[in-house]
Amino acid sequence: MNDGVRAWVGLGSNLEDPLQQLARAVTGLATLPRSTLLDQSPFYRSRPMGPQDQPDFVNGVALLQTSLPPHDLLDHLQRLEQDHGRVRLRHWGPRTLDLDLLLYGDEVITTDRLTVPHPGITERDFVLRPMLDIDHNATLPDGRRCQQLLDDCTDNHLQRLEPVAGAPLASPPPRH
Ligand code: A4P
Ligand code: MG
Repeated sequence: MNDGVRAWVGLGSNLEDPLQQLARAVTGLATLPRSTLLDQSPFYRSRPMGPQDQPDFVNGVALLQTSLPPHDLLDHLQRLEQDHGRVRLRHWGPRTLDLDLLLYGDEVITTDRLTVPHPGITERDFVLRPMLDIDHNATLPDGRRCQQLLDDCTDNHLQRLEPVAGAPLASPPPRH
């Protein structure tokens, strides 16, 4: 699929086998309509930002090419969250799956339901690091470079995790 925009999705979980939650979520993203999963980052263990009395998170990002309008994409992300049995207990509290629309092309969107770029990007190493793993030139619509933002942001003690066995790859492995 050549039309559409590049959309970045942040994934986070800190309940009920977070690594598997993220692996399953990537599988879900790969099946979204009018969309192609271009790439997925490694996953990282990170200390919780916000309330500390909760388990460590596992975080990663996925890159889609999509012709879904942004609010339709958000609908799909929220449906995937529900499929993972997400219950909102408290703001910034523990969750089985959190999917954030980080960037939608170069668009700046401010509606009741959607703020893009996601306001947390600039201060979250657990978002910036995996974005840079996929694209070391990643930039925000205002031209700020993710590498510079990462250098400047708080250290959440990221620990890169080994891939989950059987987890989907964005592209099929080369044939020999
Ligand atoms: N919404 C607006 N813009 C967006 C967007 N760009 N992407 C609205 C997704 N949703 C967006 O979201 C609440 C509402 O935000 C949605 O209904 C949607 O219309 P939510 O995910 O239900 O609420 P939340 O997660 O409790 O709040 P928030 O502000 O989204 O929290 P964050 O930013 O997701 O952060 N520490 C570590 N180490 N790793 C983490 O992943 N995550 C959080 C939650 C806190 N600490 C963390 C992590
Ligand atoms: Mg969220």
